Amino acid sequence: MTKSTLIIGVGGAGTKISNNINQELNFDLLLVNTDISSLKNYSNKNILHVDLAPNELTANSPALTSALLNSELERYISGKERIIIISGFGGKAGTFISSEIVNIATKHTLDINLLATLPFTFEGKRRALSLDALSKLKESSTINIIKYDNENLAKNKNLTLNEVFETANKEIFDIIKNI
Ligand SMILES: Nc1nc2c(ncn2[C@@H]2O[C@H](COP(=O)(O)OP(=O)(O)OP(=O)(O)O)[C@@H](O)[C@H]2O)c(=O)[nH]1
Ligand SMILES: [Mg+2]
Repeated sequence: MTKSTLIIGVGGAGTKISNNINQELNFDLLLVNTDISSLKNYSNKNILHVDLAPNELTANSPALTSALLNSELERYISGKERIIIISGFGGKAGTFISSEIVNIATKHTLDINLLATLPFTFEGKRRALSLDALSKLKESSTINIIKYDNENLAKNKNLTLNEVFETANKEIFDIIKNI
């Protein structure tokens, strides 16, 4: 029997990829973002708007958002045997909120998976932020972390950025299907 599964899409990339995947896989879905206008694209889905702490970059933690996240997330996570978080690491929302979701979810569910896309090298600081946050998560949790490195496709000079994302997102779909 398949495990009862919740997919949590976080940030711009994470919500888009998760929503597309869920059109096919039909798990439960929760979309979380700081960006209200982007969440409005998914108004018929389970959405959760979260504000990041004003000092999130220096504090390297979205601590001020955790009370809201905690109470709302518990409703969705409760009773789920498996959680799959999908997030564009390097983005502020993707990085900080999904790290906090991992902290909350580990109190409820054993089988937690995080698919994190890594930024292109041309994204500079975002890539460094993503690698730093992922190594912290690795140290502080035992969840299954799957890195999807966007940079691997950037080497293919024949593809436009949209085509790169399309290809990446198809590959991510295959990874999620086989978790
Ligand atoms: N594979 C893949 N990666 C994407 C896609 N869109 C964006 N990304 C990557 O995801 C990273 C994070 O982007 P977003 O998800 O837009 O950022 P965010 O989490 O919303 O963060 P802020 O808007 O900065 O708060 C980017 O730096 C890109 O590397 C996509 O469609 N597919
Ligand atoms: Mg965003």
